[in-house]
Amino acid sequence: MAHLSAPQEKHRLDYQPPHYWIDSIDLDVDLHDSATRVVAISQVRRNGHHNEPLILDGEDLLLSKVAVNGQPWSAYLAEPGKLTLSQLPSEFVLTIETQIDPAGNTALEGLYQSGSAFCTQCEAEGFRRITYYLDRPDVLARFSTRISADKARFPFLLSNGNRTGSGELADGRHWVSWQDPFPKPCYLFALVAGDFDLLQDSFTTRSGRRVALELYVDKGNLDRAGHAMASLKKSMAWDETRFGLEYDLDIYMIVAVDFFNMGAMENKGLNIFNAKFVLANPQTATDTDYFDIERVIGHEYFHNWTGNRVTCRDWFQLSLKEGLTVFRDQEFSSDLGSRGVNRIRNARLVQGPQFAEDAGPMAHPIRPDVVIEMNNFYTLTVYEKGSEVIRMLHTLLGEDAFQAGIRLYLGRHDGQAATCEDFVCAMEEASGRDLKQFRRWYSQAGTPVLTVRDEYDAHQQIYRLHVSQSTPATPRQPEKLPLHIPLSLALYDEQGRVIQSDGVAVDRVLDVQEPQQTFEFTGIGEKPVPALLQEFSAPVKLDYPFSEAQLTLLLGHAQNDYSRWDAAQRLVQNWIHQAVEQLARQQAPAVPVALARVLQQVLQDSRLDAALRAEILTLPSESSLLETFNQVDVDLLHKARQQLLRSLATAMQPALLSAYRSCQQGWEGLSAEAVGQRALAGVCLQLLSLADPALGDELVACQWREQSGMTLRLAALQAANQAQLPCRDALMAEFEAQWHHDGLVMDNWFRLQAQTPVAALTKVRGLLSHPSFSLSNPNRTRALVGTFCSANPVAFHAKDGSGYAFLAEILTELNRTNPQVASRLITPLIQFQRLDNDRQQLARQTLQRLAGLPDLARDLFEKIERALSQ
Ligand code: B3K
Ligand code: ZN
Repeated sequence: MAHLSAPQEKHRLDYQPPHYWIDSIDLDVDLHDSATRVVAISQVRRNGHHNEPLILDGEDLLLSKVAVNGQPWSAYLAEPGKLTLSQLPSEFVLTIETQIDPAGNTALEGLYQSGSAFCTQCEAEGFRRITYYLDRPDVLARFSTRISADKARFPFLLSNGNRTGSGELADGRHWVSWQDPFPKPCYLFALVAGDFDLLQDSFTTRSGRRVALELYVDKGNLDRAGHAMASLKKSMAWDETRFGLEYDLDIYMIVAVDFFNMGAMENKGLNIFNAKFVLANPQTATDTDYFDIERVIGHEYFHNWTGNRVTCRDWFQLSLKEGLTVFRDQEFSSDLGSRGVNRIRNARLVQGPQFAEDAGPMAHPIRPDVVIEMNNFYTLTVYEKGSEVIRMLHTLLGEDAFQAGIRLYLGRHDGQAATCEDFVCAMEEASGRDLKQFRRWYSQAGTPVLTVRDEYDAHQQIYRLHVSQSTPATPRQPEKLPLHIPLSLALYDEQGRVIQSDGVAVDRVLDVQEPQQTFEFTGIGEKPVPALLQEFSAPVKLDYPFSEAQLTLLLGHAQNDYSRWDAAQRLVQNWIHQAVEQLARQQAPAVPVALARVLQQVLQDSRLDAALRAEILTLPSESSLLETFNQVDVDLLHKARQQLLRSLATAMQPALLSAYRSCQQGWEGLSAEAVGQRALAGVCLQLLSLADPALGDELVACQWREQSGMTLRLAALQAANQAQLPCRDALMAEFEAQWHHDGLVMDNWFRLQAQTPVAALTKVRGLLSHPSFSLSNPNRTRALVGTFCSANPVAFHAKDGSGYAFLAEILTELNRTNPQVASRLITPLIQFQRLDNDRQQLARQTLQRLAGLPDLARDLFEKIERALSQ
């Protein structure tokens, strides 16, 4: 892909400190829909002795004035992307006046309009769309902001820090000023103007400071704000008890907006949220929505220390704040809810989509080395694998040493922009552990494979594990070095008890560090069944030739919830792999008798809580199964999985029905138990509908009629949709009639349509012109188009290329209007490594066509180029 104006790569190792510092900036933002005036007055200081010019970043700005120390300055050059100022004194006040067009900003980066409100998104490099600035995270300045706007349309004018003044202006306008006492990089700047309903509350920190909590939502949505507020208070309390960290300002504001590219943003004192992660009541939100709101509110709050007080030196260090903050939000969810279920859900995310990313053209280390468009690196690798790396540190060090490391890190770097290396050094010093080899997790891309073989010497009572590790080559990283991998294991006897050696249970974490290593266990009285990689102790693929009997034993008896779930997943995977082979040879797959028996035991095991049973009984999705093959025909994979679902459902039908009935006893309310009962009931209903559509139709219609909560109603609809029950169309129509005015709720409906097993593409195409749909809203686009491409593999990867052609049409449009959203949607098209050759060819041809688009944005350019050069 030779491009005349190919975008520039940036390399981690090229980092240089800035030539100038900016110590403070006073922003004056005069809001008008299409012509907002921004005056930025900065205190600038030369960094060291040199004659370099000051080069400020800026995109899509209309420059109207430059002054130095109050005098008009002519020694400047404005070029695309930058403003170069020369002949500057060593310290000066820089005044820059620009004009921007928020109403025309469809990319939702910088200052833009969401519905009738103004809001901002500056991370990673959006501030340069507001004014010319040193838009890099290692330049920390004190911000003050004065906002003026029409008072009737925008009664609330918000920015970071504390409110310092307000007043009336001519023509019905007013102003409010804000000051943030904490120096910060510009990516944490935020501004909001609008008319909202406001939920107010307060939190008293453990040192007795009262913090005002303000939650701003669209008018009429106050009845959906309570859960987010409760989640915020829980987050604040949890960070005090578990990490000893207190909030540092007198006010914490959250604003929910409808148009947002990501989940939420941790701007200092003024979080801006995708409304999806704020609004909930039982009629509109599912249990999953409730859970996600608590998690994301927590995540953004936890950033106040891990992200804001200590930020990143450069964007290559992104995982420093994101991996650590995801780890913190996962711990928050686990401390407040079920640790086992949380661990399983996190493992699903890593083993499915993250492993796929690691195996695809965008594979990168959690600390990337080369980037074209930074927004492309807010990835599962940086976030989720990044969190797994922190979790491994936690496993190796233990809670106390880990917390000591966190204290050292935060104490040492408070108010600074730090690196991943700074973090590891603090962990190393606080714990006294040598983390030299462990550091490779930061620099090496790809998913390591841990191959384990074992032997038992009955005579000597010795059990040996031979462990070898290897990491497949990834783009630009052909050679891989051995990693330090914590391998948690327990040994079980035939009765499912943990084996004792010298009176001590064999349940420990091994340090795997060599390419090949043997571990010996003495005093082992019988041939053990090993539970390997308990708790998913490292983000690796485990290769061990488990027999069906071993997996069955672990599924029934392992003490670790993750291990039980993992055993079930492996049983399912084994069956699917066999079935795909059989189908390829035109043979009928064997009936999964044994699998149905063990899964039925799980279903009926009342010692396990319902949420865990639901997780174990949820088969891996087609896309995560795809990742377990080298290459496979997605049609056969789909067939195999469907066949398994139907056979299991038929074999377990009476047990499913009675489990479904007994879930109904306890499924009312918001308690964890009720949530678990609803989850298990949902799994049962899906399977029952597949086994016996007439019965399913009756149960679904009844659940739909009698329940008003979104979780149960949606579960009914999901079952109807997946099994194509007779009632499906009528219920979908009812849902639409009830909720067409509410985009967030309708997203559920769009997702179902996109996953419809029959004629999905025709449906999806038709829905592009549905009155509730809009390609300019990222939530709608992800719900309809994103779900179709990522969760309906048979339709998306259709052999006639129709799915790819559809995505290409959408991307052509979004490339112009919202490149970030386009770039996220393209993922299933570039990850073609597991598909058969014909489909790989089709995908490449589609990518080649896209590569020829005029004005291809950097976002898509980077991904397409990487995919095509594979
Ligand atoms: N830090 C933001 C993500 C910003 C994304 C920029 N493309 C949300 C978060 O991780 O908390
Ligand atoms: Zn984050």
